[in-house]
Amino acid sequence: MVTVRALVRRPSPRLAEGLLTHLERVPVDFELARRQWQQYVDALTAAGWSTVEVPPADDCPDGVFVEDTMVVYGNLAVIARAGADERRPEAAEAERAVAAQGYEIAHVADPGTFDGGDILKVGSTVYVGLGGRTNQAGIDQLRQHLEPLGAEVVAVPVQKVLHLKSAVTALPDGTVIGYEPLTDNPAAFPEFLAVPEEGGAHVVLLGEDRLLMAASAPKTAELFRERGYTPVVVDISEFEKLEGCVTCLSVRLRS
Ligand code: CIR
Repeated sequence: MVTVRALVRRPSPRLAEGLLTHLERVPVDFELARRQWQQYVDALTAAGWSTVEVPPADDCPDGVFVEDTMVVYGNLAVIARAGADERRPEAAEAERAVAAQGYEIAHVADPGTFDGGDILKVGSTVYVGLGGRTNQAGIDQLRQHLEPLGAEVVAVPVQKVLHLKSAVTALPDGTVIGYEPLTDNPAAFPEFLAVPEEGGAHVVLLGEDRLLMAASAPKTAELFRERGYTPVVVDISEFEKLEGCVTCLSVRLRS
């Protein structure tokens, strides 16, 4: 069995000030968010993963969404230059943490930007959302870093949601799943399965056909059960209020 390590970062006390693009601001219960974050971490460890905490970034409201700070491919971590200026200070400690796990480091530099949430890996295909947070220069630089490692980088326009992975993620067999009203171009993916809820579009593959997913998508959980998967459900309501989902709360280090 491959031991997966996951980088996580506990929520900042300023979480409620996190950026919003497509949602209206509603009150965030910080104590509940802290409990939900711990339950998320517990779900990863229950799957046999080890978690590595990136030092807290209390001045960064969105720091908990640690996935956005990088993309890892093979033994390389490409550190993001965040699409939102406010989020750039999150990267330095995340870089130190992933380097300490033995990863080689590369950077996307000015004028390039990307957020890790815009990157969906399916086998050796790396889909990159081109939208509000990730620009063409960022994609060009990612291509330079990742294609020598055997990846094929495919740009996918994203307009309806914050990040590509707000719209789509993938099942273990490579089928891309998405909530169709929020998926800009389902035809961009060779295999696409529409799910009945927005929160159902996001899964973290825990191994052995277990899928970590949000409690906000019970019908989708049922659909996955019928297809032979075992949903592992966590309530992340406080992070969903800030346009977060199960993928953005960790960086999976699978090699
Ligand atoms: C932001 O707007 O950057 C945060 N409020 C949400 C980031 C969510 N990250 C992700 O989906 N990968």
